Parts: sequence; structure tokens; C-alpha cells
Amino acid sequence: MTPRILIIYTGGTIGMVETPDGLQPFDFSHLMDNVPKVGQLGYQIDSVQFENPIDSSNMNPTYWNMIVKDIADRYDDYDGFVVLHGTDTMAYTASALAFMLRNLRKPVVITGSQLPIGDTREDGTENLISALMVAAAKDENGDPMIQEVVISFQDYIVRGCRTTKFTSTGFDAFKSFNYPTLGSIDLHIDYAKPYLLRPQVKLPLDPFYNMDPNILVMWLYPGITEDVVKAQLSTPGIKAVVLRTFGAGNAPTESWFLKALTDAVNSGLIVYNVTQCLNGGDEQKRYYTGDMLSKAGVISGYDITAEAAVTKLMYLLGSGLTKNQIVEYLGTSIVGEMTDN
Ligand code: ASN
Repeated sequence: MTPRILIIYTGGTIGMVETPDGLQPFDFSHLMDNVPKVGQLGYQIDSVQFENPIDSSNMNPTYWNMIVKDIADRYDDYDGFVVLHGTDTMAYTASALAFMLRNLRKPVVITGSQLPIGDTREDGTENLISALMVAAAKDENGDPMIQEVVISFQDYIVRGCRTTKFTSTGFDAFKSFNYPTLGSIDLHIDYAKPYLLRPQVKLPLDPFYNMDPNILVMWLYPGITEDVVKAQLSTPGIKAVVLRTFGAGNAPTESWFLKALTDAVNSGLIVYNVTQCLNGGDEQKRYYTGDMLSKAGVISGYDITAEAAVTKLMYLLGSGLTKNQIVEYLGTSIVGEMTDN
């Protein structure tokens, strides 16, 4: 059977052109004209594109809804989906889509590039062709090899909601620090089958369109002042805080700081502890500087990425759950975004 793949082009460097004002997204036909090799795959490839392709720094929940709808509307017509996206916020989109595409059982493969596909030296051609092949891959039972949202970039396939962009210049821009890579792309494309998500229940795709962006990310640093902490925690409208802590999930133990956090929690704010470290995670009970946070009602994010934490909160807050239910979900994995404790 000829694989049927839908490409969703959102913008990003992969399709950009030089302008006097810097690199800017351009249309999809320009991109495809530069990769005639795609035809050699022999796939049936269709495409949709954002009316005005964007630099991914402009990504937001409205655009996520558009991607989710593009997939949901055509879910039965294709074997897999390739989302072309800028690298800057790709890890956020990969995480958001993982939560929003509920009951996903087909590949959603996100890729892009660090240099535009029309440049003499570029990484876009290979990334696009590899992503198409990953989206078309089947396992030994003829089921999709990938049944989740992944990022396929340069030499690796990684779980979308475990991934971080860790270099702005390297071609291997993405890394999954706390979960094994799902596949390697070299002479062959090999899959790490034990680590692939295999949904236990087979239910119809249930797209979600109600991400709630009322989140604050508070990054701690030595010397952070009471005024700065209090001003952030009293930001109008916020419902949850991603607290970017030190090391194994630690924070200052000064009484004003703990009081500010306790007051925030008591006033109904959800505070989610996510370490500033890329590798490892929170162990809130390990040091007294973390244990104080548990006592103040802060919830541990364990080894979740900041990108997954932000989008998980947007998803849970938009789901109409009670605070207790949200707290429960924050401590466990929904789509493989954290290691269950
Ligand atoms: N600024 C670009 C974007 O995220 C970066 C890239 O795609 N390499 O859209």
C-alpha cells in the first residue's frame, strides 16, 4: 500500500527566505520546489499550510488548535502526519499536541531545520525526507511504528513531550534528556521498540481545543527579591505557576519566600516545581530546601521538561477539572511526559 502522508506547513526556518529585515517564512510551494527528491519516496503526499506561515516564536494556542483541527479533520485519510515547524518553540508544540490529540494512534512527526531548505548548505532536505519516512513506517503487525507525537531531527527520533531545544546553532538541536531516544537516523532508521508509546485503550481520536494560557513561569536565581516574587505571584488572572527551581527541586528557605508561596497556594494557585536542570529532576524530599516546598503545598514535577509542564498545566486547567484532580494528574504521566513515581 502506498503510504499516505499529510504535511502541515506552519513556517519556521525550513521554508524561510532572506529579506532585508532578516529571515522570514515563505510559502510551501517554494519549499517543495527545493526538494524534488521527495517524489522519489513514491508516497501519496498532500499538504495544508498556515495562510501566513510563521516564525515559531509567534506560536500560541490558537495556532495549536489549527494544527489539531488539520489532523482531526483528516485523521482517517492518512497513515501519518508531518508538521513542519520552526525549531524555537517546537518542543512546546510537540508537548501541546501530545496532550491535545487525545487517543492518538497514528504518527505525528514534527520537524524543521536550522538552515533554510533553499540554502546551499542546509539540514532541511534530510530532516523532511526522514520525517516522511518515520511517518510512513509500520511495525511487524502492519500497525504504525509511531503512535504518538515525536520530533524527528537530524540523527534522532525523540518523544515530543520529553524534548528540549538545547542548541541554537547545532544541527542536532533537540534532546530528550530524561527518556531514551525512540529511534536513530543514520544509514538506517532504527526504532527503540521497548520505548515507543502503545496506547492501552483504542478509542477514537478526541481532539482538545481549550488550552488555558493563564500560567506564570517563575525562574529563581540567587538574590531574587521579595518584591519581584510577590509581584509575579500576584499577576492578575494566573491560575498556576511553573516554579523553576535549583538542582533537585530546591529553593531559598527565607521566611518571606516560603510565606509568599504558601499564601499563593492558599489563595488557590497551583505551584508546579520544575528544576532548571535539563537532566534529572525534582526530588523534593531530598534536601530541606526542597522539603520546605512540599510543606508549602508545591507539587513536584519530577523529571518533566519545562515545555511539557507549561502545556500540561494549560491542558489540565482547560479541562474543567477540580483543583484536586489537577493536582493528581500533575503527579503522574498522562502521555509519557514524566517518569511515574
Ligand atoms: N526562528 C526560527 C523558528 O523557530 C528558528 C528555526 O526554525 N530554526 O521559526
